Amino acid sequence: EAEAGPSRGAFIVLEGLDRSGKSTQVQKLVEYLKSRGVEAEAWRFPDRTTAMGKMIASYLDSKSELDDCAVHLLFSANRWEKRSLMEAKLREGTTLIVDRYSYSGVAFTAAKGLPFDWCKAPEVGLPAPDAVLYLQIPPEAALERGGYGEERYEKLDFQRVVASKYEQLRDATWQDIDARKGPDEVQAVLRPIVDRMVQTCKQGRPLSRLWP
Ligand code: 2DT
Ligand code: MG
Repeated sequence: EAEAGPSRGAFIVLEGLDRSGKSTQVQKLVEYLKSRGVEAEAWRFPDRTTAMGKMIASYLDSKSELDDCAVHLLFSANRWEKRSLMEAKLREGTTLIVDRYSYSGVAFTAAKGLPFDWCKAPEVGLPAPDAVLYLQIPPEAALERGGYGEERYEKLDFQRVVASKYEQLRDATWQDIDARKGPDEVQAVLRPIVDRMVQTCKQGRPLSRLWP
């Protein structure tokens, strides 16, 4: 175990297939933390508000075509452009609850057939999350929730491959969360995990870098 560093906010990532409930759970967690007096913000990747984010949004909306490698690097650069703000927020004690991160980056591009190591390389050196909470749901069950099919990648066969790539990304910070339950039940599972990590980071858990 590394020596304790300065007090800081926790960096928590929610991952999972489309329609696994990430966005709902991120919002609920931030509301919960704020109600408990914890400084917290909801973030998401891709961040579609930046110039690179707009290129990504247009690609996801099938309004433009991009080479698979080029768009992978754009997704990664979209994290790098937020890196210093992310680190500043954590340093000032703000907990970040983040909807998707590098794990989505690798899982979605690897699902297109690109080599895993190539996919991971541009993420090396980014801040590593303190916890990755993987909202696990069978792709068929996610599809039944509706709202699929509007964006690129929202197809059952592709989501099945993405799920298998996610499985290969498990590391020490990773926790599988059963996401087939209702939103309040899932939230009840997440809260104590997040509470504990907020405390641990407040006590100076050192921020590490990808890939741990
Ligand atoms: P949302 O549905 O969550 O807005 O995501 N994606 C995401 C990638 O291919 N690479 C990445 O690095 C990230 C963060 C997953 C939009 C889609 O973008 C995919 C779904
Ligand atoms: Mg989506």
